[in-house]
Amino acid sequence: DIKGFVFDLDGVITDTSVFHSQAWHQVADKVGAPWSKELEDGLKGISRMDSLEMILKAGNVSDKYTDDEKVDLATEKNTNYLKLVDQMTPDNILPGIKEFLDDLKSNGYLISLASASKNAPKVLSKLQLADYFPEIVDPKSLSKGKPDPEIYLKGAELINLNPEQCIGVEDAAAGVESINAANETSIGIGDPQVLSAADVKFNDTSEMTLANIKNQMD
Ligand code: B16
Ligand code: MG
Repeated sequence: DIKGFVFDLDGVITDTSVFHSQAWHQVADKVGAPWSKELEDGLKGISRMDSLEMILKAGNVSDKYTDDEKVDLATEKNTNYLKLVDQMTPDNILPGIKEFLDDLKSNGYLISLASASKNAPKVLSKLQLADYFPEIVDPKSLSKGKPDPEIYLKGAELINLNPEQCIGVEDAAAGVESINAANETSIGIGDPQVLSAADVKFNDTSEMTLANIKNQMD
């Protein structure tokens, strides 16, 4: 029986995936890497330094930058990203998410957060959702990022559940892969072609309700 939900943040709870893309697009332009939907989708759920490496590889310029210069590029991206985050309010919560979280709480489901983002606590506080997430996986504690199962296994562990008792919710292909490898049930929100590996699929957060999930799981 399902007893808990492990959530991704960017692209699931809030529209920050657009902000991440915007800030990475600037970096891509700066280093002369071609920007594409494939690259944009591929960056979702991937840690900051790994994302930068993907962009540099896409432009064939990875060896043109020293490690220090790479850290500078990533820091610049994060500064630009945080400027966008600073303007966030609860209006940036994606449709239906607040209602869904309330529904989970009143039905006794446990909740944790499995975001690759070091900015997750800040984003949750901007959204005034911190109280819903007493348990947050610390991305600094991970030896491997998504698509490795580690982050979703830790998300289950934090709420004292077995992976089989958890549903993971994602907008990224790398994240769905991580949930599946952790042996949790996966929900993929967004382009069903990108998220074909998800057990349960929704085009939009507003479609995610306990009843709709149950329908697809039966
Ligand atoms: P930061 P998620 C991920 O968050 C984002 O999807 C990804 O685009 C970002 O690079 C990563 O967090 C790291 O974020 O630079 O803020 O530490 O989707 O796992 O919630
Ligand atoms: Mg995401």
